[in-house]
Amino acid sequence: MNRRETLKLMGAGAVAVGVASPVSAAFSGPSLASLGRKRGIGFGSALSGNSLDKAAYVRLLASECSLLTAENALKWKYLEPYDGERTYGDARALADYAELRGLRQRGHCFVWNHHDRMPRWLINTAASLRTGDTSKLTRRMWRHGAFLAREFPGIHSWDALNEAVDPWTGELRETELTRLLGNRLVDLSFRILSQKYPDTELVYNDTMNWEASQLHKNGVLRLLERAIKRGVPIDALGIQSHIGKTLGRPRDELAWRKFLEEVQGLGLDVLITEFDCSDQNIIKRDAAIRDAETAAFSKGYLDLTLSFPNVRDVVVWSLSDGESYMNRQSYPEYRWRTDELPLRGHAYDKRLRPKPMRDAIALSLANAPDRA
Ligand code: 9MR
Repeated sequence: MNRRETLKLMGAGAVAVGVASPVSAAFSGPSLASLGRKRGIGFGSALSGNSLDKAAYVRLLASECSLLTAENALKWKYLEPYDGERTYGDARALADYAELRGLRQRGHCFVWNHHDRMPRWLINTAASLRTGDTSKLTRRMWRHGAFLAREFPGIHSWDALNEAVDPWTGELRETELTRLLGNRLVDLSFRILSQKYPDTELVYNDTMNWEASQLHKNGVLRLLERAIKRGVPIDALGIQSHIGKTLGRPRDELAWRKFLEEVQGLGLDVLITEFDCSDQNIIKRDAAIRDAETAAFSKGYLDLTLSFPNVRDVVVWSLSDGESYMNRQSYPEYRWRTDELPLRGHAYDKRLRPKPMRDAIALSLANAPDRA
């Protein structure tokens, strides 16, 4: 079955990938969380509100993970679709689940410097304000921070600001938010959360990985350096790590090492916040070949990145291909495989059978140097 056929069936409600199919047992050796724990590294996954209803998947998640990120539920756009009107059933359910299972919770994300990813009404409000007239916007930001802290006090780590740098310019992405606030957007995102969540790790999160351009890497470093100089309470850099774009082509590992050294030099921790490896560019259709290639590529990336002891957590952007955003209708068509087969970017397949990528992650965690 190709991607279009799978999606059509999913849309018709006839087959939810990973639900109707028989489910294999979870991996029987030590869990990824326990392998990580031995080295002082947290291991977790993103989870969507929908996936929470899938018992076998949730069991797998609980057996493999020590931490959880709500994939979408804590995004401002979904929490407050209209000014002052909140819908947070999914966020509540995920937080309750995490608490029940004793999973640490990462919050993603307070502010996302991207028009399409923020509530439309907030962007419209910002657009209606004159430069210098920022109080209506900043009041909404404080109100949202207060709401989060009141409803979701248990979050141990927050992406205070997401994707603020424009990868094409290396500067702050130009949005209605930065038009009004400039660098104050960075300061405010962190200051609001540090006041509302005094004990929570605060993270700047970006689409960073060893395939990022030098312009983008330099832009992120500049943002961090300047923020630290201004006294912004920033604890860590989140490198999303959606990799695979350059699979099979030469890559500049030295430049990646240098980037990580510079972040370490700034005294920041690093978190791998959204790991996966797309097989879009592997021409072969054979699943075993694709899985072997993504596993080897993932291992190379994780080995190098985890060799830095300030890299604290590894979070995958879903554990299985069946639950992946890559295999949903909303995933942009230009990122599909040309043969339209479902993508295989994760550690488990759609029937929840472990794949070589699971071994790759396990080995990288087991071989990582001990964290203090
Ligand atoms: O996986 C998420 C997808 O379901 C959403 O439609 C999309 C927009 O909110 O966000 C996806 O997650 C993104 C994350 O929030 C930020 N980094 C890139 C992730 C994958 O696109």
